[in-house]
Amino acid sequence: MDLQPLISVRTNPAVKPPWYADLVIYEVYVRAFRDSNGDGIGDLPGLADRIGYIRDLGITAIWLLPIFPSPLRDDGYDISDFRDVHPDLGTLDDFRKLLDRAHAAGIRVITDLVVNHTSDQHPWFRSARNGPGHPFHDYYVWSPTPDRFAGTRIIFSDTERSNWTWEPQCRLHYWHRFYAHQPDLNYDNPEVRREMLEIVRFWLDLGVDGFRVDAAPYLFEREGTTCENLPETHAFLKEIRKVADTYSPPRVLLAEANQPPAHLAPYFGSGDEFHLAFHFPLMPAMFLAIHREDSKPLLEVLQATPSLPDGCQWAMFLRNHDELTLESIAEADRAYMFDTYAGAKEMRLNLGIRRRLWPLMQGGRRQIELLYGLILSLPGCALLYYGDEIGMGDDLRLGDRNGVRTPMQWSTGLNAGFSEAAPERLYAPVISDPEYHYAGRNVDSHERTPTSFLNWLRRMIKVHRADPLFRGSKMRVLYTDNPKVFAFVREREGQAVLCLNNLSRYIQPARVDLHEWRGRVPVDLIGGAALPSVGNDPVLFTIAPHYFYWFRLEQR
Ligand code: OTU
Repeated sequence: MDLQPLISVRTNPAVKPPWYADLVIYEVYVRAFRDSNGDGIGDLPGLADRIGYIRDLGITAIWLLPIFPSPLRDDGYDISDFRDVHPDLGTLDDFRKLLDRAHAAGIRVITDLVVNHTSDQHPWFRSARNGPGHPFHDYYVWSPTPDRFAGTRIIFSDTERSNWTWEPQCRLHYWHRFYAHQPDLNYDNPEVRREMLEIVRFWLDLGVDGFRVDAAPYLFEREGTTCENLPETHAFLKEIRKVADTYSPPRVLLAEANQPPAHLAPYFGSGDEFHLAFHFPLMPAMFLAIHREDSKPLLEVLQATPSLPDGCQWAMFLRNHDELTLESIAEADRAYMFDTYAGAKEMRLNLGIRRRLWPLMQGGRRQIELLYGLILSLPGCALLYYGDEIGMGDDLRLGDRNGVRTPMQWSTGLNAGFSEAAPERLYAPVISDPEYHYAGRNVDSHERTPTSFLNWLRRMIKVHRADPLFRGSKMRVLYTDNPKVFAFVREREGQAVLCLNNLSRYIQPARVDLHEWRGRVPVDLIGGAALPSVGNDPVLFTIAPHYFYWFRLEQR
């Protein structure tokens, strides 16, 4: 049999993994989480009150979607004041209290840092639009004609026709990579760079543990380029890193760079830019692999995945608050994903699919368990999107990405226990379609049911956190004779955990070459059962449909 050692996603075994290398991150939309004052909108005190729930899930860091003052035309990614909290959500003081509560529970707090643009309601833009000579005019990018930087793609292609919008007040066009109400900041202006670094210090001084840096690739524009991933942009991101490094312990930077692997690597610099980056290419590959029942999409992405500089790691995720983006994958794969997971047109948005995890997988619990098994065993941090742990559904009647941002479901009570407000006053309706009704999908019910998904996930996170090999160790893909089975080891200094994933809906046999661990005993990390010791021949495993195994290869 042809046995080949394959790809490795390396992290240096000599270096002790830093605090952020293996976070289990919970992404929270504060507006959606828990309303403490009965106005129908989730808020910071509400979130602070539920930190215990998050801790019990096994979470070690929360990432908050933007909490700043904003006209909310892009759910807070349109910021009108970088140094305050949106009054709907509370006050700066509430934020400090949240930090204290989270830190006391051993949970780090990462906030969104939106560097690329502001709201058109930000005082900078309100002044800038009056024309050249007015304060802050040069904080934005202007042009008399809408034809500069013509090589730049349009990201919000469903709503925007151009990256330029006419500003009648000063009779110039301004540049924006996202909605027209989100003008891009002009990073060629040293004042803009200085302001942004001060904003970074403002939040770090307050005590946040790091930032998820929104839309990182788009800061600078240069004629004749795609205006993405430019050297100037990387240089400024390194400036942010320098500021973060002046704090002790150093604060963490997590890149939102929705790019293919080759462009993603530079965001780590030589260990002097981002500590973490979302693995955007792997995300759709997991959905492709499970539907095609083939490990090839995973192997291809991992093969293209660059080695990381020391002190850097990936953040693996299945879903987040946005559409399931298909921007950076091959066209044929994109078409396949649309056909498979977004049969109805209303499920599509820009180059993505606006659905939550459970409806995407048609409620297939085994498939969903397998997907979580993957992100909890692959190298790096694992991200969970609020509500997915209780099988929340989505609401396609709500526009844009709002259908995946509905209120968290706590109980069978009024408004699913999210708020005491009259139901019609909620910022968004709770999910009440028969299939995903909150009566069956809520924290209380899940907690009471030993076999619930929530309880399953808690156990898996516990197993994941308890094993040192899931922390900072190297990953190596193993050869099997069955492409439906994706096999790899996490290994360090002779210790190894073997991870086997059956991507098929049917039972599968797979021979795995384990001769380098001859004499070791595979012990199931979850149940503790020991298998016969490894001999010279490839070991035959028989794996149930959509099942995964984690075996420690123990020396006995
Ligand atoms: C990000 O999104 C946020 O996650 C969105 O919620 C915001 O609307 C957007 O920025 C504007 O602030 O930066 O690199 O394709 O990856 O929309 C792309 C989906 C982004 C996201 C994309 C994005």
